[in-house]
Amino acid sequence: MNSDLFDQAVDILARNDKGTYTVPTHGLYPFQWNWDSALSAIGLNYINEPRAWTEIETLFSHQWEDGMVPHIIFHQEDDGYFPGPEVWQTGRPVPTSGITQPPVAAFALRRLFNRAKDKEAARTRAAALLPKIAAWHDWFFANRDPEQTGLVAIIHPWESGRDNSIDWDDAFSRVPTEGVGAFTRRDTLHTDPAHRPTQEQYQRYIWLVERFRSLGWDNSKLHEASPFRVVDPGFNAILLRSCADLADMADDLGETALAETSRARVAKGIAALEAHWSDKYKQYLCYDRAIGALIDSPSIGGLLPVFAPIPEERATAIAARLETLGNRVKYLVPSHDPDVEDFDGRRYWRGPAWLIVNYMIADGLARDGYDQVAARVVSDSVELIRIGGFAEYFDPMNGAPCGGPHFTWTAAMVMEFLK
Ligand code: 9YW
Repeated sequence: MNSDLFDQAVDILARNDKGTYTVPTHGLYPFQWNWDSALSAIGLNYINEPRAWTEIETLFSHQWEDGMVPHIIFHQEDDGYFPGPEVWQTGRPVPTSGITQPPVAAFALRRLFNRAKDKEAARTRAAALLPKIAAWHDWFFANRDPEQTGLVAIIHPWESGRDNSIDWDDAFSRVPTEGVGAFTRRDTLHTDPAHRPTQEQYQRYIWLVERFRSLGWDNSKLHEASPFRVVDPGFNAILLRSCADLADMADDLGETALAETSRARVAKGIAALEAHWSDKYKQYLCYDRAIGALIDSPSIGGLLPVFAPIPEERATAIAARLETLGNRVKYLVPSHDPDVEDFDGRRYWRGPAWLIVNYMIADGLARDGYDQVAARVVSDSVELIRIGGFAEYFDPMNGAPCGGPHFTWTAAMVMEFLK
């Protein structure tokens, strides 16, 4: 039975493989997405080790000169997605978007590095990628943490990877909609509009893109220029875990200075995360940097820090919180607390469970010894696939599959859960 599921996952990866990169799913997302690729490489590694490395190398071959790694690379023309290159206008040789996504690449690379059968090839390829990933991390701290707090802000909800989270609602309401030209969405042609962000949210997404575009995509200006600046503990946890993993690889490759810089970032960032802890919810919260206040919204972004080396007391509290949530939903982990009025079990990041987040949470829990709750997250994830197939996301209340089908990173995560 499980080997069936594994084989199906292999088929999905093959189906979405474009040779040097994978698409998240055909139709809905016909290009290369940043964190999808990094996490999908972990699955590709089961099938073809060199191909898995290529996935991450392709991503980094489109890194900007300033160090940013864009969230979408438009390798080929396809009018099935909006907003395409003509909206972003970033002036890149191969068109890309102008914003970034959760920096999970160093974590993924370390998985490939540690599991490599061909150790020598892995050392050579890792040595070439390490400075590029380091440059991306440098870019984050230079451009998204100008006051050197130790934590970085996202300046567009798409950067978080959790596009329409309830977390952004208040901060996002300060983003205007006036002046945005008419546009036609494509996402709702491929999937049920009830599972997607609203039209008003799309207007604000595009307003921000147009604002950044008007500043020539100059990252030294965008943080200050964005009315939306949010410090997401989940996003930062991914960055800090990646900094820790980069440090370990740097040590292995004799890059001691890089290892030290990265470890110092981890220590500073984890200490800074303390200010995001909520005793009310027993989890971390986002911080709205534009107004200087925590955001009173208990989402998965506040549980994801268990992926990073947070203090034991915090990890214990998050494990307990997940157990409580496990009594509220049939399938862990809901992307938002179901007791919140705006929770919507089918609408994208406002409630549904996503296997990639489950994977990162389960990884952190298992590392810290919370085996029982980690096992629950894993078995719920596998069960979701068994009932609903390799969907983009799932209703945590009844397991209904939502969004697009045949998802690459969903398949990659299933391979990890079954291994
Ligand atoms: C979009 C590809 C991407 C993910 C994001 C997810 C969604 C794309 O799909 O965003 O156009 O809204 O929110 O995390 O990388 O799978």
